[in-house]
Amino acid sequence: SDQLNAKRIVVAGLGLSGQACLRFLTRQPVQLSVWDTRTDQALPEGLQIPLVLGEPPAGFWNDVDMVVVSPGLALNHPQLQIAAGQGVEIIGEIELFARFNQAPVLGITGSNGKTTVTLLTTHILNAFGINAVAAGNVGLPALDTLALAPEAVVLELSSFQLETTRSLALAGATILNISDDHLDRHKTLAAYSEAKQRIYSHAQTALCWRDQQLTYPLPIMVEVVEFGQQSATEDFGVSNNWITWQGQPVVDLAQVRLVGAHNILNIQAALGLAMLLGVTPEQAAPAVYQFEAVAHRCVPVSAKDGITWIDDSKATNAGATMAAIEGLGAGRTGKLILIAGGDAKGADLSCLKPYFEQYIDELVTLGRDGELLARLKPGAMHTRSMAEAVAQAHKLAAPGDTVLLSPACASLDMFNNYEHRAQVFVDAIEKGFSC
Ligand code: UMA
Ligand code: ADP
Repeated sequence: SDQLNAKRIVVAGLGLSGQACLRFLTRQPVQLSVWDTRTDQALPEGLQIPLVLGEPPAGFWNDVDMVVVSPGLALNHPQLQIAAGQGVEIIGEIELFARFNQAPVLGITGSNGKTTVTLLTTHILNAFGINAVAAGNVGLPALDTLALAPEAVVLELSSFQLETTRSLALAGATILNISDDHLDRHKTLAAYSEAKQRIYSHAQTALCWRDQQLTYPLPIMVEVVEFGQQSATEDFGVSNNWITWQGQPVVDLAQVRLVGAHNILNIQAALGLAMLLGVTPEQAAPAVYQFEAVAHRCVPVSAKDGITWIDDSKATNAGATMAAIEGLGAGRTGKLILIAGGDAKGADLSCLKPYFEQYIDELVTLGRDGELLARLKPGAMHTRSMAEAVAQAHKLAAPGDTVLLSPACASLDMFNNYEHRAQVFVDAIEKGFSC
């Protein structure tokens, strides 16, 4: 812990990662203070250190050596620009973790599938007797794993976390895929992709998707293992409904509970990561068969009135919704009715148009960008609330049909978060269909 000796550190942000930083840093020989842009925040009980809320006083950054920035704070925040201009070192919670962690780490980023792959990889390792913990963007702050001293850490990393990370050593890393997301903060796909690329900086092996060049390390200086849905004699492939490794069948897709073609890629990535810690794909297969979809990611939640109601509330960008529509639409028997809309976060949603045409029978929209979305499909109907959207979908559906909530948008314009959005969806189904 020498590297923190006598440092004057500001923890910026009092959310989950900020609080984890405080738990960790209060036990280090450092001079701490906290800053949050919001004025309604309070320090955790019993902690006595300086707290600044809202606009910091002039000169605030003068005596500061380092600021540990929460992922929810944009680096171009004027105060952080001032700090940077004064030579204050800017890092994130993940970087702090990297400087103290001893356990092997697997890192997972991408626009979609991060949580699924993080939890599946952890499940495979645990089933094999390795004490691995899932952490990072998935919920448990990475710093909190230090006290657990696990045998391995499986780290879900958002682009915001990667932006402030420099020295994270990874036994294996993957960018699962890249599609338009978070462009409200990253502005361009190039900047977003660049943040994701940082995951490969100190990785031993990269897991990359054959169909998307942006998932490969640039320049390619690390060992690459590839995955994809085509048949392949090398690395991961698919043949006769089995996932193959070096051309040999290893996972029978008929026994897998995860649905949708995109999950084949997720499973391959998880197999590839687990392999780097010593679990072969054959050994991992039983754990893959056991694994159930994570809540709010294409999970059936009701069969009310003979209709299959599916909660994919976690689909907060177009890429996720495309995967859901394609996965459910390709083999459908009844009608597929989609409820979508919310805050598009600056993304262009018109890429959904061909998917609506090919797979969606009826479109019901809601939220801030719902009207824009409705314009992408003739006959689509925009509604003002989830209850109204569900009632409208019910009106359009017959027994045997499927209603899919897959918003392609963030939830924050109408709900506390995507879990809340899912709850309101389920409540609306359960309580009947008048609005
Ligand atoms: N905020 C302010 N002012 C501040 C600090 C934060 O207004 O000074 C706001 C942010 O704009 C945001 C909220 O507070 O609306 C939370 O931000 P935060 O940085 O305090 O977040 P934490 O509570 O520390 O949680 C973060 C991740 N959140 C974000 O990146 C926004 C969590 O991912 C993660 O689980 C947690 O660290 C532990 O690592 C959540 C998330 O939504 C699930 N991630 C985004 C996503 O998956 O799309 C990136
Ligand atoms: P993340 O943690 O990256 O948000 P999740 O596993 O939580 O990923 O899934 C988020 C959404 O993306 C869900 O709607 C899910 O159905 C969809 N999804 C999962 N994996 C993929 C993938 N490989 N490609 C496209 N969409 C995916």
